[in-house]
Amino acid sequence: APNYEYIIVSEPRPGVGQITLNRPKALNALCTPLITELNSALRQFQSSPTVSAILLTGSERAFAAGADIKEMAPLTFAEAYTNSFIESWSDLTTALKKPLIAAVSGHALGGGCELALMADVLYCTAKANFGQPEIKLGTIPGAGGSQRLTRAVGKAKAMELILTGKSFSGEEAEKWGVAARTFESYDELIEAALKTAETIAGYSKVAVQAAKEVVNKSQDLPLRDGVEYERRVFHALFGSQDQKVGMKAFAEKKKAEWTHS
Ligand code: CO8
Repeated sequence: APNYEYIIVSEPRPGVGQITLNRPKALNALCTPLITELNSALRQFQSSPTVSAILLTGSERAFAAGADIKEMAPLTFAEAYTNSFIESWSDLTTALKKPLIAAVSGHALGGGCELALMADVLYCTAKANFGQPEIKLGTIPGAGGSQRLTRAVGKAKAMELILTGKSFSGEEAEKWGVAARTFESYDELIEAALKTAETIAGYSKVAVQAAKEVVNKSQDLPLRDGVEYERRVFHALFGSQDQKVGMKAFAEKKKAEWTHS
């Protein structure tokens, strides 16, 4: 495995790859080299035959306190524009076909909040501290926050949060539909996220990829087109081996032995 400076990569459970953001001195601020490492680890897991679901987490104190303010401070428009600053963050959502579960404890601010919003499943502690504080720095969310947060919580709340820079708790994140579940402690959070990753990793890779794909389409397509898209993919899965395996196992009251084909 490559030697990373800002992340820790492991395979803690069967089928589960884990990436832990590890830049504790800066509360996991997302400097460019960290994002480069994160993208590289995700690509590695994407192509790994032993990994079927990916867990992304930080420390108990911070998931990530945002993009690196010290790195951004001197950037000029021309530099940001011509180097497509932040654009590579989108690799996370476009290149990754396997499910990504984010486990958020502590701060998830600015780019850290946006990173969490890119995950397919978001778990957090009740006390987690989410927010888009960019307005306080004289700027705005730049990695999808204004779009994904608005889709998640609706315009009224997103507008208030982004215009005031006020943060919101993990408890609120769950209540508003940003997070799927909350947990009282960091240990419970990680254990539950690992269990969920393991559960997903236990299903047919073909069906899991298709399920992720169609749910994500709901964020891009009008309802009619989305429903039609889903039906096409649903029909296509009758061409998979695992649809036969799964339904036959049900009829025979046996455990399905997935072929991932
Ligand atoms: N960037 C760089 N360094 C950071 C960042 C950051 N985002 N956050 C914390 N740090 C550093 C601090 O400078 C400090 O370093 P040092 O010890 O050298 O002074 C160290 O981490 C510890 O931080 P604090 O001492 O401040 O810890 P506290 O527990 O007192 O406070 C907070 C924690 C509340 C999280 C506080 O650190 C804070 O407010 N951080 C900034 C949060 C923020 O504004 N984030 C948004 C950044 S802007 C952004 O993400 C824009 C996204 C645009 C698109 C995506 C682009 C990449």
